[in-house]
Formats: sequence, C-alpha cells, structure tokens
Amino acid sequence: MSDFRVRAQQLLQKHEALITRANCAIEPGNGVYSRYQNPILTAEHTPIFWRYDLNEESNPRLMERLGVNAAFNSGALYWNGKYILAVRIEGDDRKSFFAIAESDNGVDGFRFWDYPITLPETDRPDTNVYDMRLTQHEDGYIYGLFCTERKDEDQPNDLSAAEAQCGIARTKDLVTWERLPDLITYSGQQRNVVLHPEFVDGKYAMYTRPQDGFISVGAGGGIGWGLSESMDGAEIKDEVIVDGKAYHTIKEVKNGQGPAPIKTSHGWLHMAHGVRNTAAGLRYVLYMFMTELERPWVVTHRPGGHFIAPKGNERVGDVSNVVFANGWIVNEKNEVFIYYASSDTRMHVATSSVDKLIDYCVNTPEDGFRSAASVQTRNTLIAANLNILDSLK
Ligand code: M1P
Repeated sequence: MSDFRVRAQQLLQKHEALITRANCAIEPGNGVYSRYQNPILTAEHTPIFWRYDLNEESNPRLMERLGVNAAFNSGALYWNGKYILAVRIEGDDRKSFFAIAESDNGVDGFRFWDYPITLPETDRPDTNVYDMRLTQHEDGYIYGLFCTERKDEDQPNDLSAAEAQCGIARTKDLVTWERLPDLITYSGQQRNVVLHPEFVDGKYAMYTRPQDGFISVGAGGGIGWGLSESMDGAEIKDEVIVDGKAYHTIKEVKNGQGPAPIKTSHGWLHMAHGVRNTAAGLRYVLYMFMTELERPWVVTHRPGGHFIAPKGNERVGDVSNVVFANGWIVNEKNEVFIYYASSDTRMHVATSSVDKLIDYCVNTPEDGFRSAASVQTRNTLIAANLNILDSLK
C-alpha cells in the first residue's frame, strides 16, 4: 500500500475512533447535574475531508490544507428525536462559521453533517459570525440568532475596533437558511440576543444585551428584553433590563442570556453567563434564574453564585477560564442536556432534569452581597445539619 494510502487510513480510522468513543458521566456529581469524562466536540471531530485535500495527485504528502482551530459555543435543538448542535467552528484563519452536528443520545457520537451551514449575507457582509442561538418558534420556523461582527468604520485606524450586532436567519430544515435583516435596537451594539419561543402580546420577544462597545458593555449591559412586531425587519424600540450586572458577584463586569429559556409549570428556566475581572483576565461562569410564566421578563428566583464554572482541563484554551453556553435540550423524559463550551475551544455536555433545575433555582439561597450574609446563610445550613449528621453515620 502507498504511503499516501497508509496515512489516509490512519487519519480516517483515528477520526472514526474519536467520534465513536463512549462518554460516561462522572458520578456522584453535585446532584444538580453530571459532568462527563470527555468533551463531546473538538476541532479534531470535524471531518477529515473538511481539512485535508484527499487527492494524491494534488496533495501527495497528505498535508492538512485548511486547519480547524476550535469547535465551541453551540446552539442546540431537539429535532426529529436527534440531539442537534449548531456549532461555532473557527478555522485557523480566525473566521467562525456554523455547522450542524447530530447525536442519537445527546452525550456522545456527535457527527458533523457533510457541509457547514451556508449562511446568506445581507447587503452589509459580515466579517465574522458566531454564537448562534436556535429557537423553535411557535410561528413554525427555526430561528438562528447570532452575533454578526463588522469593522467599526468610524475608527478606520484602530484595526481592533469592531461592531457587534444581532444577525437573524430562519429555516425549516436546518439546511436552507433565509437571512433576514439584522435586528435594530437603539443601543450602541448587541451580542447574546436570544429569541423567546412564544409570542408575547402577539409579538416576537427577545432577550438582548445592550452594550456601548465591542468588548466592554460600558454603561449598558445586563440581560434586556424587548418586543418586535416582526422578524423580517425586527426592531426593538424599548429594552427593559431583566437581570442586571451587580458589584462583587459573578456578573460584575457583564452577563448575557444563554439559550432560549425552558418552559416549566413553575415558570421559565434561564441559563446565562456572568463575567468578572481578575488579575488573570476575565472569568466566565454560568448561572441560572427563573422568570414568571406569563411575564418572562420578571425574575422570580435568583440562585446565588455560579451554576457551572470552568473545572480542570476546561480552564485552559484559546481564551482561558471561560465557560459559555448558548444551547440546551429537554427531551420527552424531561431530561436536560446542557451544552457548554470551555475556554473558547471545545464543547461539553452536562445532564440534569427539569425537576432538578427547578429545585436548584427555588432552593439555592440568593447572593447576600456581603461576606457576613454569606456566613449567616452557611451557618443556618450547618446548624440544621449538625442535628441530623449522627443519624446518617
Ligand atoms: O471569550 C469569551 C466570550 O466572549 C464573548 O462573550 P460576551 O459578549 O459576553 O463577552 C463572546 O465573544 C463569546 O463568543 C466568547 O465565548
């Protein structure tokens, strides 16, 4: 067999072994959710035929021609009994695009469809697109809301000056996408915009993240909420803040809605990311809250602290000390699959259930905003436990 064929078989076999590797929950976990042994998607999970020219004549050394740098921040959808991710793929050229990966069980066996999503552009082409939130809306479409980044033309000499806005596309089959005009709001920039799955007062409802700059939210920030008459020319005239930033919490610098919320009989379950600054740079964690069923912009429960923080190997990557989630799935058994990325590099899953997440939101004490309040809360728990500890031994 030629060297070329030997190498081709090695590459293909190694890739297949990676994709078919079983993933196991790490038990006993914290009782709220289970983490898993392996990431579910990495750059190496992308098909060999996306990265190599497999023609021996044009690539006799079988070199990688188009490298993939990362597979992370994925939207998620339970669709025809499959666990679907709209993955943010970043090439070695730093450009991101979206690709669908699917799995039968939600925790392993994720396999990319043959082609990435071909996303139409508007008449103002995107430089970079990322972080798609998938929402199955009651109007019958699947919407993908994502960040579209373009050069800030007002600052031509600063090559890092960029503008973030919310791009919108919709589909019925996840293959053919119709691009709609970008969302109009009256905030400077937008990122982390998420479509609510139901009409509210007959209008489309969106979670927003108004921000003054591209990285810094400035005087803006917080998770906002607004209504639009239509998605074809979406416009939010008024944004109210649902969940703001707060001093000395896990969301001191900025925060943003994760995926579309999950509807439960107790209210809407929300997952979001919170960011604080440290000597080592920004630290991104996930947190949860619940809102009223009829008024999804009114918070009813605010469990204090982080829900998922970067742990072990998750802490290191292209942008270290980050966990970020823009997708989760509830199946017909009310099991919840939380898809989170670590350090802007790879994708993981954590599993839970609707009941466990409601329990977590309802029964986790709120942040008391002072050390003394935290000690008081902990002492209440300790005192109650010391009365029953001996009976458990
Ligand atoms: O690098 C961490 C994250 O930074 C941004 O999130 P936010 O707008 O909240 O700061 C996004 O670029 C996100 O993709 C990235 O994971």
